[in-house]
Amino acid sequence: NRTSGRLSFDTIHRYERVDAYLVELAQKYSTVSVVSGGKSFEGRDIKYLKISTTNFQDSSKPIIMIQSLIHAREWITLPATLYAIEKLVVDITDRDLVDQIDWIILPIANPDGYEFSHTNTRFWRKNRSTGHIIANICLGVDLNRNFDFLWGTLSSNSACSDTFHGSGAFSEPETAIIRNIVNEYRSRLELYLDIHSFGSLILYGYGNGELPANGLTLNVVGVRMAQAIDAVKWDSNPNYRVGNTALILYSVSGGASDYVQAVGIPLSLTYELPAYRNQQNSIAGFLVDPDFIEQAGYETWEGIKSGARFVLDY
Ligand code: ING
Ligand code: ZN
Repeated sequence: NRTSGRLSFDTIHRYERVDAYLVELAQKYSTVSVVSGGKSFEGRDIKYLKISTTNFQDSSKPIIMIQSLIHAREWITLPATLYAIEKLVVDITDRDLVDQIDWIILPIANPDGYEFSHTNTRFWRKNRSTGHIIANICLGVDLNRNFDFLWGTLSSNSACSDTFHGSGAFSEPETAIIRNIVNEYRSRLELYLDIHSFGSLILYGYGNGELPANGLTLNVVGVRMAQAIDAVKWDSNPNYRVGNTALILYSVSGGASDYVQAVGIPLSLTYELPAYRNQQNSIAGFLVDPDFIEQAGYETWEGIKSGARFVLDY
């Protein structure tokens, strides 16, 4: 049975559908509340769930925050996040993780870009903001270059680039919303996971190659997560690799996970899901065959659980 709860895992759902689902969950489950962090450039609500078996606001439990779709075209990250919601709310298999941790889940961090990738340009990455250009030729900011961590130093200043960093740190409503959430809960936030695709990687800061003071701990949690995923991964995918972003991927500034690390959250990771296969059975990149949607959810959840257990134990 491919249906878990009320959102099926046989297709990638659109913004409106996911939005309605979040609201419905909050109505139906007392552990869930839905909050709008504010509006995207085009005016869509950026909603996130707060999940707690006690009272989220009064709680002193550690918080884990999970976010996906800061990059529009990385569709497979959405069902991966929705699968985690199911396991935390609807079909609970790991009671301790629900009881002992409060969760913040933001499934669609870039709703405008996401919808545009459905309606117009499948490989669109950025948001859809028009504020930074004179002629209407190129638009959109790479939200994962727009955070206030070494902003503008290892990213593109060209509005036509797919990695354009914007006119200043947090020039975009979508990144300001994430900043505000992190800031509101920073005293309890222990683990932050920014889910992307693709590459089968667990990445930690910083994007300039400098290691955070707890770099060794970041490596340990990353390796634990990677091992948990590899134990259940789709056989043909490569094993996960774990490391500093600049060292094993590329040098970069303005990333969400680097910002969150730098403001003092202990464990901040970028989680790159695998490429899987497309419907022609070649390596997919972004065009993942829907047959892998539920598998992606399952694998990603194994990684999340392992990270959550690390939070409880260390
Ligand atoms: N990868 C990330 C990107 O924005 C990254 C990698 C990690 C950037 C950590 C910054 C910080 O390029 C993908 N696939 O988008
Ligand atoms: Zn990405």
